[in-house]
Amino acid sequence: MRDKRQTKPKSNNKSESLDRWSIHRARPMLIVLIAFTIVVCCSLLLFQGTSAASGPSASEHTTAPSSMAVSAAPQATPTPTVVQFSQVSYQVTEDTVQTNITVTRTGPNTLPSTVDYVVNDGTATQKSDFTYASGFVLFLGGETSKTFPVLISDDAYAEGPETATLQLTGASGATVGTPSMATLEIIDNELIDGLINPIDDPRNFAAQHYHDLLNRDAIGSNDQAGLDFWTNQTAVCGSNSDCLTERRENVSAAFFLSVEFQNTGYFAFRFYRASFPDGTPRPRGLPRYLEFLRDTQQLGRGVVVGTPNWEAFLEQNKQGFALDWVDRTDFLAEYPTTMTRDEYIDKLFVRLGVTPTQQERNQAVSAWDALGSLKEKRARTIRAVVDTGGVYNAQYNPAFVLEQYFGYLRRNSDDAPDNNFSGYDFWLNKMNAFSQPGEDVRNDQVALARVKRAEMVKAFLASGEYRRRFGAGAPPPVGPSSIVSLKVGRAGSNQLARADTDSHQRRWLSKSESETLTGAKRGK
Ligand SMILES: [Ca+2]
Ligand SMILES: [Ca+2]
Ligand SMILES: [Ca+2]
Repeated sequence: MRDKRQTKPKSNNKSESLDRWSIHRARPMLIVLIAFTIVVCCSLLLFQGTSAASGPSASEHTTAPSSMAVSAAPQATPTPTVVQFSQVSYQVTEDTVQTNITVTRTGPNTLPSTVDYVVNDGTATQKSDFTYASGFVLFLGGETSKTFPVLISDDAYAEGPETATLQLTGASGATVGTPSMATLEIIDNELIDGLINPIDDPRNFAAQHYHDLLNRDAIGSNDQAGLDFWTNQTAVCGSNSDCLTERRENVSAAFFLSVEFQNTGYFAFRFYRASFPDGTPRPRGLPRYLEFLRDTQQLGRGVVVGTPNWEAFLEQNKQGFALDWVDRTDFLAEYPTTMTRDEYIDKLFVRLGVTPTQQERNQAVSAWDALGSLKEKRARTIRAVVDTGGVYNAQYNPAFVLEQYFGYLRRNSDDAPDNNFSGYDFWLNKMNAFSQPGEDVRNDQVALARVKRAEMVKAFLASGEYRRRFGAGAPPPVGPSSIVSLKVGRAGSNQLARADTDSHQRRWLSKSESETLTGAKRGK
């Protein structure tokens, strides 16, 4: 993400990104193609066998005795296309950086292949040591080696080497070979626990925001200018605590308000809200953390706002996302293909809690009525609905609150230590209370003003749970010393303070900090 005043040329591989969605969507076709090839090959082999039984062909007379023909037959079996990790173990030194994992393809490679990957917790955890990642690698014709990025975080804990688990989970146009599992070892960069929390370093604060909200590394995505800009926003404060408090909040909010997040994370959020009711898989119809990250990462792939062709990348990603979305089993269960245009549109708006204006409804109708397959109509229409001003404004507060938990705390809002939605509700009520009639949050300044009135970002940045991702949960060297000092209200203080003492969070507490908290509790 970069400031709007900045532009910087960046070379990027446009054709690959533009092809990616179509290849990904074409998976079923690839499977059919492969099956067809196998059937044809088997038929030819069978035919050869029949010929051999009735008499050797002329060529066999000149090349090999007929007894050899039988043993030669297996060689005609097509060599499979196989994808696998290039190594069983990768290494990276701890820092706020990106490391690239190589996947190789062997066998025939003229056709495209894709393979899904996921990066999970080992002894290293997605909360503190790396960014959970899930997606797919695309091999275009002729390609035999590709990489996917894993984002690494810096912490102040001396924990020795830790490992994340890498897995290839499914392929099209190929089979998954060995190794399909690998480890990523993160080499610690400190021998004793650091005294300074890395998140208090201006550059690291900005760099971690790229990871947490935009799912990309600033340097890894050639966005040095953006990183410098956001670093400078807080670096100029020096040790002025008032300045730091305000500017850290502004920088952090800016990542949420950015065109890039609004068109990836917030875009995906509205699809979930339009589609699913309150229920066990998704309480309150909210996306779950891991599925949201996967969707956001797919929407953002190749997109660096401000660089050449970023709009084309984004548009391609959004189209692909919407087409995939209307094919998802859980969406089809809510919106069967037997629905009429008007039933479909009405249900989307109702689920989103929005009464459309005539113009907004007309936009949805036009999206449906344009030429295309039923699937295309349904994909275009849900997109038109979630992009209306009414929906954008209606879903803004719940999305912003949820993203506090996803982005900063790296978990669902009802995961431990909350275990329920009371914290989420507290902040949503606060955001709603600070919203004014007629505000249009599509205007950045209006949105920022609301966020600042609610003091939510400030509270999450100062929370022990956020700070302990990177280092001691003790107060930052400057700035607000506790959530209570932020005057965010009793319920909010309690909610976030709970994270300080819950046993689920012991991993985030140093021994001395734990004692301090226990002592503090006893003392008060
Ligand atoms: Ca660590
Ligand atoms: Ca470190
Ligand atoms: Ca460390």
